[in-house]
Amino acid sequence: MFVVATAGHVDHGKSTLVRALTGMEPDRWAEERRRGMTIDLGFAWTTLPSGGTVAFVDVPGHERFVPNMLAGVGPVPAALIVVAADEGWMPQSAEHLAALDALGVAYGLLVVTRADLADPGPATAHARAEIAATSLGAVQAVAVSGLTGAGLPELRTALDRLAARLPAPAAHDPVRLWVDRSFTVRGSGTVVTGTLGAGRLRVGDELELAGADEPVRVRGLHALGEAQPEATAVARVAVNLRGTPRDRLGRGDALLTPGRFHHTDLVDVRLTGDPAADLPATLTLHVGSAAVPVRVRPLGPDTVRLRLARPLPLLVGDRALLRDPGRHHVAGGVRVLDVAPPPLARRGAAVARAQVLAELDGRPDLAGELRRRRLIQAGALIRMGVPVPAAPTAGGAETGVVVAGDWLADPAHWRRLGDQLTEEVARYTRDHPLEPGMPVDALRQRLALPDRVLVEALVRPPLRMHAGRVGAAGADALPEPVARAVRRVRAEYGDRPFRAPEADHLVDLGLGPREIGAAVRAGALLRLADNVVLLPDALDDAVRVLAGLPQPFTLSAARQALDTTRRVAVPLLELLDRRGATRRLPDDARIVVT
Ligand SMILES: Nc1nc2c(ncn2[C@@H]2O[C@H](COP(=O)(O)OP(=O)(O)O)[C@@H](O)[C@H]2O)c(=O)[nH]1
Ligand SMILES: [Mg+2]
Repeated sequence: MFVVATAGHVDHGKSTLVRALTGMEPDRWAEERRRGMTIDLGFAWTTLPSGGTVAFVDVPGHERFVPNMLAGVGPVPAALIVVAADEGWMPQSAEHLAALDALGVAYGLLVVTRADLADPGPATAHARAEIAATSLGAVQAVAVSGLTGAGLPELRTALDRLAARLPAPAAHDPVRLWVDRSFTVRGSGTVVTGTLGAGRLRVGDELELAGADEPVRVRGLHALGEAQPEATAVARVAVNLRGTPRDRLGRGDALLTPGRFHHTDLVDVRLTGDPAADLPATLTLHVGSAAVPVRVRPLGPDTVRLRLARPLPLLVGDRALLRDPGRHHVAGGVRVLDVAPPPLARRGAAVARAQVLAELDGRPDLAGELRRRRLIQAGALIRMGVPVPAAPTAGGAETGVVVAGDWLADPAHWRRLGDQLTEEVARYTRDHPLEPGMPVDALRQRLALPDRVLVEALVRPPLRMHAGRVGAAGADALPEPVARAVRRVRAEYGDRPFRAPEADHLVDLGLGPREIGAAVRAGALLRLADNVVLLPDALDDAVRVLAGLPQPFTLSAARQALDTTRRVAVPLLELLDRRGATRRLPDDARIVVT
């Protein structure tokens, strides 16, 4: 299917033309038919000579209903510009054309109607010249009479040619269906209609609706007035939603493939066309079928920041337009450059931002996004409309993408982070010589990283991860000052292994509580009690000595056999009890368990 919107001044014959081509009534409302004037959007379709189908979105031409017109053309890629031969180019001819230009509509036809009333030549020449200066460029022109039917066969052929020129729709893109109508069908519930510009809808699909917590489900689909199991872009569709009250959604809402769109109320955009130098501070942003008031903050010569009154699912590259509802005039076209722009809090931030925006053109650019954002998850980029290759090069910190999980990094930033990590670990090791490396979470905070998998991914030899810390390989072994102290203990006490250094001698040896802790963690000393330490081999030696005693033996016998004091013997025997090497009997004597 091919969808085309009408455009043009009121009473120039748009609805008559659609009626003549389709045999369907585009003016749906009784009031429209009574007044002979289109107020809201109309929908009709017909078969072309090629056998293809064209669906029309017929728009109102009256200046009061321009917002309705914009809701209709917003999602439609092609236009039928209608000018009456007897009236020629008129104010809404110009305003509608300005809107199409602002939206970047590139495909269209000029239809000069009421050719039975006047020579179509002058109107054709004038309109052609106006159109040629816009995004539509040179268009084919057809003169017709809706009354006599003259020119309609030529118009049908021209529509076929136009359809053939349109780019193939992106059938695999996510769905963003801008709702242009919603109503209730008795027995079916809520139905919304819209122009499906990309992607595919199926009965049973779950879709996201901004502001709704729950997904909405497609209960039924209609295209061209018939129930369909699925609809593929481009198509006019009517979607019956299960369990969604009618008042939950209406024109300007969008049904979305879940999780694929970023809802934003802050965008940086480039103004296209001839933006007025004195842009009003508040305007209406028209995009898709939505119309949202915005506050405008100028940044660069043709770039502004827009604060939206409500969030919209916008993508980088989206076309939109700004309109001044008071002055009835299109203030300018808009191309979305950034849907998640940084705050402008610091002094000079706006100037710096303008410089960044000057480089952007609204074409999604992965490398540029990474350079600006430095570190971001693939999903977040995709939701902004920046495609990420399906299988990005893993470990590609050099070539520039995935660094861990679905995190992507700018290569230069990633290298800087790696250097910074090395420095942080070195400083930490200096400040905490007795700890086996820097805790991952402390590093995550120091490097201001959002996820600990990033810290892990940054660790490179000779650093390594061990037990939640990052340190030099072997950092979990004995730190040098402690190793020296332990060597002295071994030199002094090696031949009397059950004598423990007295508290003040421990200090002489360089063994404070922290050093003892490190030595015990590393297995270089055995702690029996506070300030009572032995060399670790003492345990096995003690069991051997005690096994040589007549069983059971007393504390005093053990103390003498081990040539030690009660200060050591009591906790040593208790430790042996706990480990099951000795067993304490009811009379406080012990036996060695064999
Ligand atoms: N003579 C003549 N009248 C036309 C033709 N097309 C439309 N009209 C009349 O012009 C008036 C406005 O037409 P309409 O289709 O409602 O214009 P719209 O506002 O652009 O949709 C109606 O009275 C039509 O009957 C035409 O080709 N020839
Ligand atoms: Mg009309």
